[in-house]
Amino acid sequence: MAIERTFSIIKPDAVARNAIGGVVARLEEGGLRVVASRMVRLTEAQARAFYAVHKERPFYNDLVTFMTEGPVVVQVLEGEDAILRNRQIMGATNPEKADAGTIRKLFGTNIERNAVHGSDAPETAAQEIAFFFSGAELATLAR
Ligand code: IDP
Ligand code: MG
Repeated sequence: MAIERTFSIIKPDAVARNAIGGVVARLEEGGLRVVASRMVRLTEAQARAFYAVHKERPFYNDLVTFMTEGPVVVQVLEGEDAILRNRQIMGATNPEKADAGTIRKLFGTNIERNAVHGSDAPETAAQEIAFFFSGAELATLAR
């Protein structure tokens, strides 16, 4: 067990349904701390770059359209095993298959509109945090 940081997005569907607080409450109850947070409207170029790993997938264009349809909250979460813990609190990609009480079960609609993003490994967490937050900004926010 180690203190880690991971990257999280509250997606446009969850922001639109007034669930920012509901999502953050579950992250906090699950043992994670928000150490950086900002509301942004992703540009198409940002969404394409952020999800470039999926560019050959059939859902890529629809995913980019979805992620740019409204504001999102980008945040850095910290805690014990934060990367895996966040994925557990989020639940499965498809909300229909997500465990009861998970964010995606509570606030997701379908496999695309699934309320939250969370990094899947230390390397992607570092890349995704750096995509949205500078080192200087994070240093300013450090406790
Ligand atoms: P993850 O968000 O659980 O890590 P990924 O497979 O990395 O899932 O997919 C990234 C995002 O792309 C998902 O969160 C979801 O919004 C969307 N997505 C994944 N699979 C599908 C699909 O089969 N149809 C439509 N959208 C999908
Ligand atoms: Mg993923």
